Amino acid sequence: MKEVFELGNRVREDFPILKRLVKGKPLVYLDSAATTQKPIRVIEAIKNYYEKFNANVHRGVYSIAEESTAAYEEAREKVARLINARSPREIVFTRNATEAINLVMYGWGQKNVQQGDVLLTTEMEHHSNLLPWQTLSKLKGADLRFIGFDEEGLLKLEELDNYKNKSVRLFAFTLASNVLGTINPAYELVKYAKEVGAITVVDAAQAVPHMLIDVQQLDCDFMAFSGHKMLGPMGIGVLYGKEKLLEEMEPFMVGGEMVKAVNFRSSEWNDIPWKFEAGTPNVEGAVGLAAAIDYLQRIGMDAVRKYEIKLTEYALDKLVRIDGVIYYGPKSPEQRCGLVSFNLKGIHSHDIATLLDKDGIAIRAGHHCAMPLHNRLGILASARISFYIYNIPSEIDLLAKSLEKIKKLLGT
Ligand code: C6P
Repeated sequence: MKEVFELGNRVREDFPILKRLVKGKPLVYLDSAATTQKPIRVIEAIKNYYEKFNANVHRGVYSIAEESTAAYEEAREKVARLINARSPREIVFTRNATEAINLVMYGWGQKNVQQGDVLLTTEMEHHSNLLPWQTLSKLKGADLRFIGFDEEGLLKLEELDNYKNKSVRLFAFTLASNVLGTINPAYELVKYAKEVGAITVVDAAQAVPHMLIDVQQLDCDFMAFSGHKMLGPMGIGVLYGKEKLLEEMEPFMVGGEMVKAVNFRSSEWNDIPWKFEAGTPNVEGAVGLAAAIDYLQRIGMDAVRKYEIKLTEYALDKLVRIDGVIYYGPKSPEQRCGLVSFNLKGIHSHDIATLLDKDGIAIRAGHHCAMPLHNRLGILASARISFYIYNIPSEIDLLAKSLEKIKKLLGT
């Protein structure tokens, strides 16, 4: 077993926060789907940026401004290589996945969606990949439709047939659910969208950090993810978009940086991707994200994925042994990303999270920004554990022990 989990034991040293105590106990961080912890290399890359070459980008002609611009654009190239985009021009830096999806909604949707068009999504979306399409459907009088999921949290693919003869303009789906853990059959979904003539918006917030995603192979039109869920800092996110679509899109934020020429009454937009990056960008964030990508690539995304499957398998096995635990999503760890949402009979998930904290264990409780999904499951909330490369099985053992203790304490 030691060998299987060698990666976690090896990399833990790189994460200073994992050395701290919480309530006198070693921190057991099981909330990486919310945000991941940061390795020392990322923290140092940011420190180094501020100590050595902090300057605004794309403006100065002096040395440190050129260095800062180079670092910012190198980060874009790294992101492009990570997901195998054709060119860095297809990578727009945003604040997070949420802003990336909103950019598509305002920039592409406002221009291309008309009254009566179908906007297709699924019942397992995070609010960030639902509210933009609700807004667009209201703005344009479009018809927002949903593909459901079954008992095991798998999409009901047969429901796609219902829309084959409709004017589906857009299909927005999550690659990996932040509640069910389900990894959706993205290739099949993109193929379907092409058949019906829809563009695809892939929410990869819980996917890019954990597995190898090749946008050329997948052939999606847009894809969104956040740096802070993949060892990078908060405040930097990514919108991947096919060059042609980005070219045709309107910016939804205007101002400095995103223009070539400005007159009193009209302006000429900058080239992509800068057309979508109005104002001073998050250079620190890009520098940190680049360091995070380097770190992950040194490990290898395939190794990350394999490791998380093993951890998930271990966690599912522990959880099912606890009487009263109901977990959601697929049974097979291979069909899941590294998270498990569950409930413990008779105990509210907030109580579980609060009591676990007393043992230094950090988990998330509530609706995880996916209220309609929880409604579909017939529950208001769930407790969720989520992993990354630095988690080890002994932490899951501590969680299981603590859950048993909570059960005894609350007399269920
Ligand atoms: N989910 C979670 O604890 P932002 O906040 O923009 O970085 O990511 C939004 C987002 C979009 N899609 C999915 C599938 C997500 O899981 C998230 C973020 C966190 O589940 C915070 S609510």
